[in-house]
Amino acid sequence: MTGEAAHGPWPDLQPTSRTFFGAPLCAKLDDLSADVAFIGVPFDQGTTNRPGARFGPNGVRDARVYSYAGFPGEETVQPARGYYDLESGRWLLRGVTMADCGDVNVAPADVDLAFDRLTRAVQRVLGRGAFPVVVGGDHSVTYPAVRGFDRFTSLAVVHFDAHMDYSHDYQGSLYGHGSPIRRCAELPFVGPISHIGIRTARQRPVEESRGRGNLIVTTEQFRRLGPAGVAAAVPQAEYLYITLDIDVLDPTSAPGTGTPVIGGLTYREVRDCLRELPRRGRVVGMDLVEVAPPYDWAETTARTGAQLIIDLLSVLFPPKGE
Ligand SMILES: [Mn+2]
Repeated sequence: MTGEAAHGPWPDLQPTSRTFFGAPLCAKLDDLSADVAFIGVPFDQGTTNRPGARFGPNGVRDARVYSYAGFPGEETVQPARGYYDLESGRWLLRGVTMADCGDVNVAPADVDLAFDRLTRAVQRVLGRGAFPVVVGGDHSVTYPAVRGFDRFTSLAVVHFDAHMDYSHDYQGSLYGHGSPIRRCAELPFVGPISHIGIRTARQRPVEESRGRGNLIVTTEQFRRLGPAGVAAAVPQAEYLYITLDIDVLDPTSAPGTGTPVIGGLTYREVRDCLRELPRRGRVVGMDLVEVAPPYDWAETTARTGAQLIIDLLSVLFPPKGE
């Protein structure tokens, strides 16, 4: 490479004009004080075709799912008003504090730089005691996100996806969106891995994943076991990280994604499985990836992704002061 070292310093994160669920913006991570912290990753340099997931964070921010968290809108830390849940008659997420930390500063044509910035942001969010919710971006961002959880020994990864994402490389690149779970498996602190909802794969990554002792639950097996049965099959672990590729859902409900595969799960199947996972270990972080708004003609994909984030947070953070 030629050229002088870049001037700087440049920020790891950049503020955005709108926020996830209307949560207050946190412009300085050192000041972060919240139960939940959102990090957008407008990155799709890991896609093999059909880019567009770089617009995912703002797509999910704009989906709002009728602003479930119900923040008053001030630019300081505010507890969520929560939302009335018709089924339970409770105000879920009431009193839970959340912050939008903005987007990772994705400099073009420098994957290492973007990945390092995401890893640092996740580490700093964890250092402030908040629960990171990383919103991609294509699935390649899961590796730098998980890398930031190095303080947790034996972190189990629960991976919802139509694809294995376990290829050693793609055309010689180790960091494309077909390899992030393989890269996570190589991290010394990552323990059991469960792939859930798989319905297309090459033989070799399947054998290599099984060879490591990972669990694979196909879409057809999911149907037979049911959402609770699948969750019960996930190995018990001290800490869990959940990575949710929106393409685990059927394209009829989530068409806005880079590599859709026919015959996927329904929203309720994924939701019900997510709700059971806290029984398998302490969930310490999550990501939602592969929402690609350019293909999301009815905005159902971004909306479904936003809804699933709220559904999981609602079981992880009980309402306060009931
Ligand atoms: Mn994926």
